[in-house]
Amino acid sequence: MQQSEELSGGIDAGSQPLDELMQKIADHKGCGSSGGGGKSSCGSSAGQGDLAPEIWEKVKNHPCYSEEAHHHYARMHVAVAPACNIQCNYCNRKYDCANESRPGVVSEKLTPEQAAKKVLAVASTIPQMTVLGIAGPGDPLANPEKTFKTFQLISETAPDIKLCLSTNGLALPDHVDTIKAFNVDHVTITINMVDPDIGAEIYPWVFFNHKRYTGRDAAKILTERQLQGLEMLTERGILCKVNSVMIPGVNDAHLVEVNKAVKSRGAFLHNIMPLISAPEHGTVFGLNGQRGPTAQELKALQDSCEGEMNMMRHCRQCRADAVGLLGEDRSAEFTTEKIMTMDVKYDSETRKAYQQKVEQERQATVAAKNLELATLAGERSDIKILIAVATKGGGRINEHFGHAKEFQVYEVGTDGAKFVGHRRVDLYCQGGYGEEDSIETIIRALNDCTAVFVAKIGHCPKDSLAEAGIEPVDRYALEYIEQSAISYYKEYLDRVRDGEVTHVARGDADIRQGAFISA
Ligand code: CLF
Ligand code: SF4
Repeated sequence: MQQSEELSGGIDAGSQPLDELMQKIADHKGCGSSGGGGKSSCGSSAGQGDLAPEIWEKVKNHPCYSEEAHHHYARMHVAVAPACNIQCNYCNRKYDCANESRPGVVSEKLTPEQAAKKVLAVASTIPQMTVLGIAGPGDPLANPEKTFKTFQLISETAPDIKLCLSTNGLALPDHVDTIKAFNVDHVTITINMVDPDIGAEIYPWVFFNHKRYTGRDAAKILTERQLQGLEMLTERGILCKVNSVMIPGVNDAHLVEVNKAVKSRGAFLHNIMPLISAPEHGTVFGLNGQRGPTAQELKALQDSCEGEMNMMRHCRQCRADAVGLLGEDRSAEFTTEKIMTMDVKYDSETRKAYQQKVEQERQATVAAKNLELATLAGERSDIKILIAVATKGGGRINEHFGHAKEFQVYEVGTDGAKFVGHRRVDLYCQGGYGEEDSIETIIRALNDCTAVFVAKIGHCPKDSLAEAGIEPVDRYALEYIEQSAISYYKEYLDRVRDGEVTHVARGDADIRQGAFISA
């Protein structure tokens, strides 16, 4: 398997022996804990040293609950839950639940039995797939029989896979004990408001206790049920993430209040996602011209909430049938037609061995970052820069510019490198040729970045990026991302001091609004 070769090759490639690196990381703790409320200073980048051991066990290979894990571990969703019990103004029922996915392609709906076979097929093909999530295409808890039957089948046949659930929260208090009984250790609730007046602008109706409620009454029921469900889950030790959709002019300023409300009820992580809204989606917000946030508006809100609790910034708003690492979509390899003909053998030993290898590579990544970080000690500067990175996983700069479907964005300063988001783009290289139209959209998406790290890049896009003031950098090809970002930052500070470059604040950037279509 190609990925396996990359992995085993990657551990030694130009890096120090693992033992030596691990000794050095033991001497230097990079990402400190801020104490109080159990919050790490690094948000979802919190590592083993920042979290209580029992929490670390739960998040260490969950790609959504740990930013660091998302470079190495994959998740899959099964679309077993078609119905929904509320209406959101950013949702069109023709598409997946927009609380946990982006509008684009209707998922292939599965029975629990088909879903269980699909999970085994994917787990056998992608050994780093560690989490199964049910996230739609409607609300999993508006379809409790199908949802829990699926969890039951999977826990019987593949007990090493973590179970995960994402809900709008309306029916949550009724199912908390079942969730606990099925060992579902991770639950996401989408909470967009704690003020029913704001809720009335987001939700036209909810269906509760056999009755349809509208306006403020609907939003009041919803917020009460969401917060009650959150409290009940955290009381039972279930790790909760809260998703919030940022809707400029509607709930953007209010999300700071939401952040405080969910933190005080024990939520582990807050994921503020941009509204995806375009007329072609046929949603209320799409049709009335409600815009989504820009990249800098989203980052500013996430930054302002980060003082309060762990923030997730690596969400890809994936589909209800997504498969693979976050940021890749391998769902087309696992259609129902294909999996029904597959002879699946679930080999937990091979999975375990593979994951041990992944773990070594991951530790080497962290160790390399911390070594580089130590070289910044004593450096004083207010300069922070954003660096966009072309990667296909493993925490390395291993993607060609022309093949990148997204760029990961890191903010670098004297305190180190931090993942702050990603930008989805059109492929630059189409059929072997550079696509001139796409370079403009790519530059708009990366406009706030000082540099873009790639494994390789052609002359034309290199020149276009340089003209736009974004430095294309290919000298760190195949190296670790964060280690390289810190090294570049040190050089950048030297160049600024020597007068070779003038540091200027970059402008804003676009978050792409178009539909995501799998390969
Ligand atoms: Fe799926 Fe959600 Fe579980 Fe992750 S996704 S149910 S917590 S396994 Fe993850 Fe996808 Fe974002 Fe969701 S990147 S949309 S946060
Ligand atoms: Fe759509 Fe999800 Fe909202 Fe239901 S909860 S209306 S499926 S976005």
